[in-house]
Amino acid sequence: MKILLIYANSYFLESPVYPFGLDLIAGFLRDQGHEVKIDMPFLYHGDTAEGMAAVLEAFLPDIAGISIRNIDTAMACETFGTWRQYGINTRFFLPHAAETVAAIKTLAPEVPVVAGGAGFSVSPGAILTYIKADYGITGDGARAMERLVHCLEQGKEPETVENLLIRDKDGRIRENPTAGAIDLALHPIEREKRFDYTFTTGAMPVQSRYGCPMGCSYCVEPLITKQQEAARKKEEVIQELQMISRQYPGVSEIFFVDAEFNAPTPDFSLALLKDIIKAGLHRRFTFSSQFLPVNITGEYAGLLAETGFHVILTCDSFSDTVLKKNSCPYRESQIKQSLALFQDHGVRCSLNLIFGLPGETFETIDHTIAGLKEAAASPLFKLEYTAGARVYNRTPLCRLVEKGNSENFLYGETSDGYIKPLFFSSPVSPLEINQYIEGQLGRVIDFKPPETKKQRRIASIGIDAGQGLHEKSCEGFCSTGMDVKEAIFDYLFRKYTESRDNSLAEKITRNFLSAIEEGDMDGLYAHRRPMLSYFLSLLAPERGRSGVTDTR
Ligand code: B12
Ligand code: SF4
Repeated sequence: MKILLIYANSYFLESPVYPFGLDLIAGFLRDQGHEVKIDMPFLYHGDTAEGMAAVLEAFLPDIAGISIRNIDTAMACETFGTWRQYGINTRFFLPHAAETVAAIKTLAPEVPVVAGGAGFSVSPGAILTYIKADYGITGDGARAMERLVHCLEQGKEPETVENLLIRDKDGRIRENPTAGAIDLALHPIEREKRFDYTFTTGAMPVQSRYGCPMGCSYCVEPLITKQQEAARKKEEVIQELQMISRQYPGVSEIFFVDAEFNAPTPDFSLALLKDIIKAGLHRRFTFSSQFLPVNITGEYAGLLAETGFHVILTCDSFSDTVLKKNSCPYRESQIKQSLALFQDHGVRCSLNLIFGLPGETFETIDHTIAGLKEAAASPLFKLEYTAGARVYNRTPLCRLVEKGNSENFLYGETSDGYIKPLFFSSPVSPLEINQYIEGQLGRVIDFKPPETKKQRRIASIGIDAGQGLHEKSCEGFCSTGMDVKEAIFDYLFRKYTESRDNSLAEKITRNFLSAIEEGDMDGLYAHRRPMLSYFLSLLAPERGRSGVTDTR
């Protein structure tokens, strides 16, 4: 069968996050003999319908899958938010997913559409109704997708496909039983070269464990992984890292996409860190992952330092009252102890906090801010926080809200399956808490606006080059603005020279130099000239600097 897998994630800050889950599914389906293509309709077109039309013209499938990674950003105080309601300013992505499905239904009404992904699995029934897809698959999607494809190919009813939701013509939804234990045997896989740009400019995802057994009040992780947990064999993870090292020379950073790298017990990750060092992989890569402030010992921190780990620390609050009330599996003393050890061993760490959880008062906020001020004194530590906890379906926080008496703490909209942004925030609204914290900390945490034309342009040129469409990417480079040239030049230059396409490397270098000489009125890119001239002298020594004025 011809299967189109659509990555509906148009949200990116720097470069897009590589569609890891879809690539796993694509690999599995290809192994079963299907013809599979992953595409991103938003990449070349701002308009979803236009983008879908181009995608379907290039590849008309028998079945389409759509990956819904994020429902929203889960952040209520986004300076550049697009979904504003009293007390919140956030982003909501499901309207875009619904537009994508509507475009497929208009352009190719006979193609069944299957939704899946982490965001989808948070509230599958309500999302299926909202986006009007035909099927939905929750949790780990590869095997269920393959079984569904098989049924549709054979013209059979997919009644026995586990983890499947079926939306009938009248919009009624039936849900099949959940699959048994999670199977991580699909790893390691090769990554689709087409997305080289995403994992060489961002990070390459690798999974060492699946699921999380904790139950923090606001967190969807136990739901999307269906309370299942599994760890891969350490040797397989090491083999996968070695494969990445060999096959993707441009990749320098690995992101372990585990829910929390050191949970529930540290033994597995401690042994993995030792094996990374034994295999010399710490000299090849730097690493990042999310961690809990539990079980961090001197030995553990030492290994994190030696492997060059960047720790993203889940530490929602410094107040034990708030941590306890929200079933967070650590306390203030553990946060402080972990930070002290990171400081001693030189481990880089971003602290991730949520203000406004149940139990939060101005007193607990002040207490946390005092802890943050202490941490901020270290150049190793970075602060990232959000105010207001997103209320997601079926979480303990959702159950608390459903019990009543929380009306004064809710901001946003209560909707079927809690799919529209709704935040719990105590003692005041997310935007007010945020303003208070900014005043106390004397700094603003901003995320630059994603989804701009510029970022899409950069990513599309990069992804073209990554999949070997060198001429196309070179044309894209030469016809674009200075800011995009600046952002993508290094990646393109490396891609072309790696594949000995030196004439194209020369072409973009000359193009960039002339653009700087002719159009860089403010001198913003002047610092680039010596390096570009040097590159030219290496690429075309015999032609010298003809056609380009002296850059000294
Ligand atoms: C690692 C991670 C990150 C890393 C990614 C690093 C990297 N280079 O890949 C970073 C830190 C960058 C990140 C950022 C964000 N993240 Co994040 N992230 C995760 C995490 C922990 C793992 C994701 C992952 O790679 N999983 C492994 C892959 C193999 O699984 P998968 O992609 O989900 O695919 C499987 C299934 O979902 C399914 N599937 C997927 N697509 C499809 C399609 C079809 C048709 C089918 C049938 C099945 C299917 O099958 C796949 C194979 O099993 C998840 C939690 C989780 N358990 O998923 C959160 C999670 C996805 N992130 C989340 C959020 C909110 C974000 C941010 C928006 C945060 C922010 N405010 O900026 C950003 C968005 C970034 C972006 N542009 O998309 C939320 C999404 C929930 C929601 N609100 O909708 C999650 C669920 C975390 C949470 N507990 O709330 N994230
Ligand atoms: S420990 Fe982390 S992943 Fe697990 S439930 Fe809590 S916040 Fe979610």
